[in-house]
Amino acid sequence: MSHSESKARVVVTRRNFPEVIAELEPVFSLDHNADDTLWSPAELRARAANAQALYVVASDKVDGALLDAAPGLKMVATGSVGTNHIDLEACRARGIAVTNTPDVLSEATADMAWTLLMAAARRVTESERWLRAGLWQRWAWDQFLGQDVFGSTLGIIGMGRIGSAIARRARGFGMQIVYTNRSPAANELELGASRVELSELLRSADYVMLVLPYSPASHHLIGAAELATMKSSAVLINIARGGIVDDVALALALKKGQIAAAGLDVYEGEPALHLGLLECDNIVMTPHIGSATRSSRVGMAMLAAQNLLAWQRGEALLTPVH
Ligand code: 8YV
Repeated sequence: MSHSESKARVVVTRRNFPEVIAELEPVFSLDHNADDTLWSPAELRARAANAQALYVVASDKVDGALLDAAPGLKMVATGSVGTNHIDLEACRARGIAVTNTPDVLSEATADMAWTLLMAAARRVTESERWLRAGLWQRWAWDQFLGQDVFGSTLGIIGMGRIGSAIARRARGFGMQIVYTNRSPAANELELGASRVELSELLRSADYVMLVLPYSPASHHLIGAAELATMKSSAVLINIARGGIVDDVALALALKKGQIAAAGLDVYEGEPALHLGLLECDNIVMTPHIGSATRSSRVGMAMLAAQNLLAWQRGEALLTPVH
């Protein structure tokens, strides 16, 4: 067996940062998708067939079919905090370790949540499109009137690390904070936040911020019925996962003026988009870039790599999911 064959084989599904690859390359036999080809599930299965570890991202599905095709698999490191793309039960049953990348992305993602909130509230992208189209001929009192942010009520659905980071920022805007979470947030007092029922949050919040993991329980948590109970001046922001919002219902609610606006970073079935959303001028849309600052993304990518290196050395994993 040559030296390189004795190294554990790791499939790196997406083009990664050079400094991260430089950490992995001396230790592992890498199958790095350096040119960022879009691998089909079948292609990924074929590449995983003789791999001991996978280094994936949130858009790679790690399901039973992939695990069945990779009998030598011992470790899955995902460069994401979310793990809904991984069949954790199936991994556990096969003794495959799973790690994710919490914390390193929290502040950048909270910044992005606020970017979408402010941009949607004040119609930033809508008015920019209008301006760039050469439609600005005169100033008017009622041009692009938006929603107040200062002193309003923020409803946070999912008060985990990112939700708390969003709440901390809200204090500077003099906001009331209401939230839902499985359990009371430890820093509730410090954040000045009150835990309420979802129905009350939807009724009272000016801004409804989704920051919870996707699971069968959160599938279409916000659909037609929920949107109907929100204020007509409310703004919905989703930086969590597509599928938590029913995109078809959201587009209809925005067209009917049931709510004022939305800020979306994630979509059901992304990168495909529901056309109804594209037709709404009152949505600020970004392509799943919540964590996309250089330091956050390199931090996530490096943390995933460090988990792989710890696994290879037989050490405790830094951020195990189970
Ligand atoms: C990732 C994310 O950038 O961490 C997550 O769960 O959704 C984003 O921060 C993206 O999913 C790549 O894995």
